Amino acid sequence: MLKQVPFRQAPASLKAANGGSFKSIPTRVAVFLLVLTAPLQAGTVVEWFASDWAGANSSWESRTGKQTLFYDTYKGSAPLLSEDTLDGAVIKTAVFSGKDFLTTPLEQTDRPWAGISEFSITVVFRSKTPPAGATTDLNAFHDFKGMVGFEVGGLNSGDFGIGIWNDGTKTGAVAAGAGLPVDVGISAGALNDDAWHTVTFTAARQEKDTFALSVYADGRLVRTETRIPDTSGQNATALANQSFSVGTIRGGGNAPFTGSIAAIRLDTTPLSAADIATMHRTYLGLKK
Ligand SMILES: [Ca+2]
Repeated sequence: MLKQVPFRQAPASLKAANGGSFKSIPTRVAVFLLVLTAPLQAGTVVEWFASDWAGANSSWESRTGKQTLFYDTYKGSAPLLSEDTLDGAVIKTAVFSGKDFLTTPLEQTDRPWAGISEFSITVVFRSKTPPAGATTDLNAFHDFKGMVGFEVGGLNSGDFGIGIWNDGTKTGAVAAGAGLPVDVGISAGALNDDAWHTVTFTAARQEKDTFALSVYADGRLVRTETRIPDTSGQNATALANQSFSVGTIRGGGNAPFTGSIAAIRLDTTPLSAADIATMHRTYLGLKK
């Protein structure tokens, strides 16, 4: 618990530094201030790198400590630890065969994403597998072939997912979505082309219960969707206290992911476009 206190306190200061004021401050000064007041790592609660993982029979621990992925015996099997190259750098990857996934502990009580209204989640992945089945509704993110996420039944449930979406094309697309406040999905485009990519999905709270959900592909903003609550007042305004999976959207309706995942990072703040571009440039540090 102690270790998480500074992380939970970080978003306000990071947001202050990233809150769109860069335009009025020279870039070099802004970057200097950012380094002084809010290191990029502040608010990072999950950093899973395949290079830290010993493989199928081992738990995969986050560099932030405590957050662990384990082989989920419920319906799946474990991915395979392998090596690949990313722009000439040899990297470790978790290879998912279409039936593999890992899950955070079901008994965990202090999930750092539980109750957060704002986040950035970034996945470094490679896939060339198109989605199976019929075209699905983009907003039904729980039907993606999931790279990461969880689905809670019903609407307005504070869940999220990133995966392969069947957009009706031959290749399909990579997309992200969340039940914040109501289910919405955003396509990142046809990134499942057998090359390494990063996708970052951010949720930024704007006014009461209003969210700006954005998807970045390879460090560039693709689209922002703003969502406002309906009049019922029943909309979720924060992520649920649920386990999530890597390799599938836990509780979702579609097949697990086929492809490789080298790193996943979750921040409890919506990172700025500049931070996201920087993360992509080095693929979260995988590319030296
Ligand atoms: Ca849901």
